[in-house]
Amino acid sequence: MVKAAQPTLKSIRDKVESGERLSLEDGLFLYQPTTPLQEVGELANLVRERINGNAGYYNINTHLNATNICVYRCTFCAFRSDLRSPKGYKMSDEQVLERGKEAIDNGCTELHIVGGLHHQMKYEWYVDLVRILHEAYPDLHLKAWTSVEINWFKHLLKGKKSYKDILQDLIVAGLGSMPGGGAEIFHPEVRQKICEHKSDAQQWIEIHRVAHNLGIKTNCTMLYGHIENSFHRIDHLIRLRNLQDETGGLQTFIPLAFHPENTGLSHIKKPSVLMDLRTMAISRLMLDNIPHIKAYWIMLGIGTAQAALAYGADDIDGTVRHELIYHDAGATTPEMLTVDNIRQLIIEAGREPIERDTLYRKVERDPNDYSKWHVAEKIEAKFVTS
Ligand code: V47
Repeated sequence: MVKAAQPTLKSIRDKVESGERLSLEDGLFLYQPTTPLQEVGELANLVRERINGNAGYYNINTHLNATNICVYRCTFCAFRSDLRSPKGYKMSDEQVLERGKEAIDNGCTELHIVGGLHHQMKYEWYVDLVRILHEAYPDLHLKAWTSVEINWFKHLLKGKKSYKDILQDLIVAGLGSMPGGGAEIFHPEVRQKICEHKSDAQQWIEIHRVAHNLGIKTNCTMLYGHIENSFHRIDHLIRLRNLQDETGGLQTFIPLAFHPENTGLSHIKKPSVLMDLRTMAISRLMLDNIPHIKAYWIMLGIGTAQAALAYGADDIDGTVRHELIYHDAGATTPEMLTVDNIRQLIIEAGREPIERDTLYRKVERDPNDYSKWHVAEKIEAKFVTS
């Protein structure tokens, strides 16, 4: 067998320019500290501009974490609580509906709903939460429950419902799409150490596959900067790329930088800005079939998120309200941005701010009444493949 030649920046540039897929070895080469970051960034920017032009997407959204009580003890999580801890909470239906009202009053198009796996709450509570919100606020897109929760629901139901049945119940209740959390690092060498009890890579991928087959779009993430190495990261990206080849249902990839404060891994240093930018750029280069790469400003910090718009990212997430997962883990970013703030930071980064809804359709607003909006055309990503 002829051994493949070692990648070089030139061989990778040739592949990127001709739209040829990068290999595992290419990804590992790009992660070497001796591979100049500016050049990795320049290649990612080329792909980003080819797919998404000069757009800098954002949305107007609110988070809802209806409980932090969780049966799992993921070592990286600062948000979870035990049932009897003073920190533990579970919102009532009235509080949930109040959050929906706050979202509508502030012109939000999306409610991002995730939370702990509260062992005393039945499956119906999780489905009804979607239902009551959808009935009260039908125009609010509910991006709800990660595949970790879907897998937990199957456990709660003792296997009496399949993933498909559960997702169908949620669609009837008003589910609009699914967030990308819970992916962490797929490789078992890492996954078993940081979140051994929760759904494994095969289950996470299968649930997204089932969602896509039912017409539900989903996001995907990777938690980096803890105990994983570059092989685990590239392996993770390739698993997502393979799923996307099969279903085409992944909309956005969000690389999530580990925040160590108040976690079981607090001895680990937070990844550097250079690592954040390199991971952003490599994600754009490896995930040649996923339309959007998100620089989640809450997690990266505003300056790094702005820079990331030149390192592969085309989206910055939303104005956000009530974010807890990162703020519990020491994030020093503000709790929210105004629309003017978010547009200004995109403009400062040299990009054109475009408001999108969760499904990447342009949003147009009534200039005299900001809370009135409608969706315009679907935003199409332009892929080049050889
Ligand atoms: O799955 C938890 C991560 C995720 C920490 O889909 C941590 O649009 C760093 O998935 N340090 C939840 N990361 C957040 C998430 C997300 C965020 C924004 C947008 C979307 C989307 C999804 O947060 C978890 C985990 O990977 N996480 N704790 C921590 N200490």
